[in-house]
Amino acid sequence: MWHKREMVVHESDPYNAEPPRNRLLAPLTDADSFYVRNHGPVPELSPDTWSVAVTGLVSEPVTLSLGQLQARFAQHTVLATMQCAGNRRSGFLPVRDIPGEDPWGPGATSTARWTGVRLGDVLRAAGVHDAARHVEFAAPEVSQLADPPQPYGGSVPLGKALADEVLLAWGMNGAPLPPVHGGPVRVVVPGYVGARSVKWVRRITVRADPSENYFQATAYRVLAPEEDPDAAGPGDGISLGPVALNCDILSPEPDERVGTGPVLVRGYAHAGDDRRVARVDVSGDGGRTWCRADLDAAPSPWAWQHWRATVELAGPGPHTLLARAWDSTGACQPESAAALWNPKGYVNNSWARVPVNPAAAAD
Ligand SMILES: Nc1nc2c(c(=O)[nH]1)N[C@H]1C(S)=C(S)[C@@H](COP(=O)(O)O)O[C@H]1N2
Ligand SMILES: [Mo]
Repeated sequence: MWHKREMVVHESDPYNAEPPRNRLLAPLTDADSFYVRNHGPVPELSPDTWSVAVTGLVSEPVTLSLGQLQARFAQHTVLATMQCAGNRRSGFLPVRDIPGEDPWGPGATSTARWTGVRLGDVLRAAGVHDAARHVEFAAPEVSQLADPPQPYGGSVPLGKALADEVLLAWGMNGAPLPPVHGGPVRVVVPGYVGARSVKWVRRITVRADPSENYFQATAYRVLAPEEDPDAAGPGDGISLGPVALNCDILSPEPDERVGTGPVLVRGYAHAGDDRRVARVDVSGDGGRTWCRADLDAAPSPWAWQHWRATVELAGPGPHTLLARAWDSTGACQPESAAALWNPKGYVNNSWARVPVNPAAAAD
């Protein structure tokens, strides 16, 4: 059974857990605090016997051991944020319940320094055919959550698969990739929903079409509010790829007593894929007035940015602190979770809301 210290554990089997809010204030997330999202058991794979097969629409199909990957291709390190499409799902639950899905808070998001080889280098060496449009990743662990039960998998468009930032990674923050995060080797697709960063990858198939795996064709899709998720089949709903603009407040904590006067508010913002965070606004008066947060420089084009702002709280409260990010396309996060609610609870990127100074309980 997997376990990390001090995590908010949503499920123990399969192990699904997120770090406490304050652990997300560091620019890099320790492997011990990095969120874990599993759909099945963590496979025990030895780096000595692990290999990955590269097949499908390629001229020279090949099977590569870890040693061969390391010997044949240049090593690269990318600092990147990973974000689950279910991040902040808990914000949807007051709108309408989402049975069967974990109530993730702000912590289904973490950032690490990933080391490996470029997937593009491996694909180019295998010789990608003209008809190729998508690259599929297959893992060995069978998920009972899939219908029918099947190994976890997914795909990304060929253009993204060939991009410099996409890695077959064996290192995390300078250490070997831990088994729970996909060791010996996982795919890392910066800027895309975490679901495409397939852990324990054993087969890479170049295809004309997206993967037919349950987690690509049926799950990780945004259904319309009135649709029945149990009746949804392959191709229904909006397939998720690039991460949506998002932010959350990391300090103060929800329901913290902060008193009146100036309060330091801190958080993260992440724009996803080729967009950048351009501005973050914070309000201490329910959105009547906003102040502009100081935004840290991005530690990498693929990583979140932290921000801070001092807001004045008028009177004892209760108050709700708000934050909203803008990206380099000029888009702003939507105001309400109610407008975004969907049956599987993906992509809650509504304004961050943290209540503080709760009313004293009546005796
Ligand atoms: N083989 C495999 N890969 C997987 C998953 C999984 O269950 N099995 N979960 C995916 C999802 S939904 C996310 S958000 C990320 C989480 O990676 P982490 O557990 O290292 O944080 O892994 C992705 N890759
Ligand atoms: Mo995810």
